[in-house]
Amino acid sequence: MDAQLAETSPPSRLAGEDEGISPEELALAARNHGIPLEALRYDVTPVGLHYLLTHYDMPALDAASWRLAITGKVRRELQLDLDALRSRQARTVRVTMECAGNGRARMHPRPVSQPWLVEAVGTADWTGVPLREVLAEAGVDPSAVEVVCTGADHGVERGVEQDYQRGLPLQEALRDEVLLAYEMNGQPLPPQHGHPVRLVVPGWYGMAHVKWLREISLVDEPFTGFQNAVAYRYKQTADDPGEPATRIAPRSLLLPPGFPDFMSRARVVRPGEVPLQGRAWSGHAPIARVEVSADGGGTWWDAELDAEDGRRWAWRGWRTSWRAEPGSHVLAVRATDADGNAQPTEQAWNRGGFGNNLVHTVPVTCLAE
Ligand SMILES: Nc1nc2c(c(=O)[nH]1)N[C@H]1C(S)=C(S)[C@@H](COP(=O)(O)O)O[C@H]1N2
Ligand SMILES: [Mo]
Repeated sequence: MDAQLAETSPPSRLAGEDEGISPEELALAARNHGIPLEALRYDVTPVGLHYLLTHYDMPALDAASWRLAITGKVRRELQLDLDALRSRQARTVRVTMECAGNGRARMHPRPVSQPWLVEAVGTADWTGVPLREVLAEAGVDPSAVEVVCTGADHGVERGVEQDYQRGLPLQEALRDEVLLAYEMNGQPLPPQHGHPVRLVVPGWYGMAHVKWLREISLVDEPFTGFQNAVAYRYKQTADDPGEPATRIAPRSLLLPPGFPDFMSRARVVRPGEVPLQGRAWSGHAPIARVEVSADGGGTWWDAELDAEDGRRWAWRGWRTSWRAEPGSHVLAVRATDADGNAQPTEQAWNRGGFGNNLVHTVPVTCLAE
């Protein structure tokens, strides 16, 4: 590796015992914003409030000259332009997307990277063409096991210069609801979310949803590129091969009640009935139950889930109410999915800070009458 590149792009590391957020982490956090939690009130997140994560720079792609190449283990390679995609039957899927690193900044020790707390999530209506239709047209060779999706963005990460690329197992790529998406909430994709076309893999953590697609290549062995083989794995040590991050673990977030303090964002409510609401999701199975606590997780009661609307890949709203009395309280919420996966009250640690779905807690001060 180039010595200067190695110096520019240090290996991953864990923060020291009392080490605060560094200017580098702050720079990442300012570029890659989360959803403001009050925006959990919208079933479909307005585009500008959807979380955002971009490893390198957003590439400037021109929709008119953009092409997508389908290559590798196919009967015939294809070159598609945007009109070729738009002329097919469109499909829209409502999808809750969450970054695998959501919750990283709450892990101890803290993996130094994009320091998400809980806000790396959003829900959008993605419109496009099922990937399987395009693959069928190219004719998938029986030897193919994965699709490797390449974005037009380029950078360096832990000393490895690369285009953003992810391999996805073929059986996942062939699911009906996996899209080559060209619209978000009914508008052409904006630059930050992958203009003109991105992949959408409902139920999987964000890293699989490759933005600014330029090539999809079918390969006959599992992809060993950086984002699959090195990053996005649940590892205990730097050389642990670990398990890959795939589907989203269940999580629920509470729309913080009352009003906030500017600096601390601590919540203030007045005594009496306080309506509580939020959203819950899981990439493994539909949400079956949401429970709420007003004593930091000592005792729980069931929230009421919004009516089932058949949108499997989107979060489910829930609501309940709490009788606030003067003093300090800690609200907590936890979700369980239909496979029995639930949120932990103590988080298992991993070196990349992935899959942290610790129960969401919100301290609240209730004023005297
Ligand atoms: N080409 C490309 N695709 C990408 C990324 C990227 O950096 N480059 N980031 C991934 C990650 S880690 C996440 S969490 C999601 C974020 O999607 P969003 O910014 O549209 O919310 O995009 C994924 N797709
Ligand atoms: Mo991510």
